[in-house]
Amino acid sequence: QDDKPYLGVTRPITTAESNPREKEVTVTLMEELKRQKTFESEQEARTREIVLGKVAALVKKFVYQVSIARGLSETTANAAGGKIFTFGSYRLGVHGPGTDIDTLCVVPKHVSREDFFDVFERMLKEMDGVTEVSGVPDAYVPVIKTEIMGIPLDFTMARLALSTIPDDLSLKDDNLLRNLDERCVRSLNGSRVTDEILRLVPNVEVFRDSLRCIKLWAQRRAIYSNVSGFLGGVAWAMLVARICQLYPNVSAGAIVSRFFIIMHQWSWPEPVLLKQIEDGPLPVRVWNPKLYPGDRSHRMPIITPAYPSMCATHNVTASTQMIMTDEFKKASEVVERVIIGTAEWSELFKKHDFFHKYRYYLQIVASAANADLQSKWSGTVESKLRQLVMKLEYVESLVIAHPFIKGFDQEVYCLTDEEVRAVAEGEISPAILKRKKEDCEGKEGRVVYTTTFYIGLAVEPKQAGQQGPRKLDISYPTNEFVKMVKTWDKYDNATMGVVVQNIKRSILPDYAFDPGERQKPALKRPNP
Ligand code: 3AT
Ligand code: MN
Ligand code: MN
Repeated sequence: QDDKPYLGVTRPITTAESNPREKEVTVTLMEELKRQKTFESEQEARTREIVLGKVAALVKKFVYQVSIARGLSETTANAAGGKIFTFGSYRLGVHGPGTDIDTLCVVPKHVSREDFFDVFERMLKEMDGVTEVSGVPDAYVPVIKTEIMGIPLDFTMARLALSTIPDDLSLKDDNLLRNLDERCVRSLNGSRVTDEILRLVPNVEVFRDSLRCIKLWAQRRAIYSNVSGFLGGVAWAMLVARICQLYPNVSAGAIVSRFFIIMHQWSWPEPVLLKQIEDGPLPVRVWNPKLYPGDRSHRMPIITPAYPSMCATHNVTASTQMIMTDEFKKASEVVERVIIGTAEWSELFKKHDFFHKYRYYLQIVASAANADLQSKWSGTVESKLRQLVMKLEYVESLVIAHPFIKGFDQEVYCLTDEEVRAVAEGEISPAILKRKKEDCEGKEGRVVYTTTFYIGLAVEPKQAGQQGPRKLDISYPTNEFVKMVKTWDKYDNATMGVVVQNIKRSILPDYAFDPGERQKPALKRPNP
């Protein structure tokens, strides 16, 4: 059996099948995943297929119309084609109810990106069943976000150097990337990575079931987020895929169990690879820590398998790495108990205790005068939070700066300038919170849009014999952070604000907790 072909950069650890107990816990795992509502209904699955059928036809119609407008003949315009490829969680087969379908539209060379955000976007708006269309043409990966028949879809586009896009086109060939716009390369990459992951796992069914479990666990433990320095969907998928390669014949329950053990013991910064990194036809960088110091700084490199290979975990910091390592360890203990029969799978999916865990939190409030500004501004602040985390990591006596994976949005109605200032500083009094739009009518009131982010701070315990309380001076990193976010090219002092404060756990706002959660007796844990 040693000369059998295998998937991955090493031989499997074992080609044995699962033992009966592992098969048993796989059944209970699937039952728990159903109870946790990670699967959509059959009705929803059918709606998705109908929507995809309509969308595929619409893309062809779009290419046809643009072709005619460019003066091509009826026959040539009809032959120009146009094809959709799904990627993301839907393509992997691990999507939940209500999640989006990430859809790449591939068009021939005479159809431009401008056509996509002009003609195609307009066609979407006119389509039956469409309730939302918003184009973001200047994003890093330009996208049109839509909702069709209740299903959210993210459309990206790639224009290939081909005059026709046949129905049987495959995106596997690296040569397709030649002479393309960078945005097209990035858009193609989403689909090429997803497809390659599916090609590189020995058993797609087992991979899906295992990934569903890992995704739910990571979401519940609040470590599912690429921007915050944890892992995003693609990185989690690649980790699970690697474990599947190492155990090609076991069931999902066994994969999950090995996943936590192996990931807890992984010798980072040894990269996780699904296949050897390949060179290709483009003048672009491929991940290579021997060549690039930036790549050498990646703490938990997980490398995408499609050319040009990139690190999907660029954002991981010392803190987020420690937090994830700790979560791997805890989860491996839970799964061990599930296998010996002294715990239930539900224990693996317990909610995080972020807002109970630390004595002090940094509260970062981003605010703006209108909703549109606020969504861009808060996104900018969020994307820079990891810079603050890294600066905090340099502070002596700070052991961990733990970013929470999402911000809390609030719209508040202020009646005085005093109130506006207080709100921008994160002091939103209960009276202001209760106030409704109507209460402000005819008054000088104005709405302030805020998003509040949190970073938990773990301070080194006091050394024996040390006098007085431990001092924690974080004014330097916080001031630097505020200065840095304000260098954003659209920043405007008159309509936007950002305030960072160090607060005690006891004054965390109610919205950070589920109903009843706050009153729970303090979790017993040594003060970090
Ligand atoms: P959901 O089930 O939708 O929550 P997902 O894995 O499908 O999980 P997304 O829809 O957010 O996640 O993203 C799908 C892919 O789109 C993942 C990645 O290849 C690409 N992508 C998402 N966000 C970005 C981004 N900001 N920049 C570049 N690529 C992105
Ligand atoms: Mn998605
Ligand atoms: Mn998406």
